Amino acid sequence: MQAIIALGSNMGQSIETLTEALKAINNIDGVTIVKASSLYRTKPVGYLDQDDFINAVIELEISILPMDLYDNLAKIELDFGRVRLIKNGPRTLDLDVISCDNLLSDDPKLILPHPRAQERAFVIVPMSEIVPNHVFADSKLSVLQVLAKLPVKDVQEIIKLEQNWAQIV
Ligand code: PH2
Ligand code: MG
Ligand code: MG
Repeated sequence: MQAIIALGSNMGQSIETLTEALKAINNIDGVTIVKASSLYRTKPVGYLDQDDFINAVIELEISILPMDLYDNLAKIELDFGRVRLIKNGPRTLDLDVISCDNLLSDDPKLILPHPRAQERAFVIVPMSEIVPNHVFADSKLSVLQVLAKLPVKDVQEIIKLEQNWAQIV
């Protein structure tokens, strides 16, 4: 099964954190990293009084259940000392499951597709780099169709970085 994960960090050494998180994800039994997007520097969305984020998206091939993937990602977040005092506020590491194949889930622990992904340029722009033709199971729109509907300003604020962070892929 294909799974799409969004990574984000805006506390501490964000680029190092995302690189180490990628290695930890690669070490989950039943998970293979297929592709990784570039890293992007992005303006905070939601709660604005915080530092810029580093964001990226990865494509996985998983032979475990989506909920097992979720539990493993939550554990990696904690391993990286994730603290979150404010909803949508600063965090050392955020790993969000965006889609698993064309699965629809309304389990409050793991809603699929991620309910806010299609509004967020910091998810859609990196997705357009690695999985432009992925179709969201709820809206039935492809990543490129969603990208075309986002405000131009949101898209322009997503800055691609040159760092080669994903050597293991
Ligand atoms: N994550 C949030 C809230 N706002 N803004 C950016 N730019 N990047 C994020 O990853 C992010 C955010 C909640 O998870
Ligand atoms: Mg998030
Ligand atoms: Mg999260």
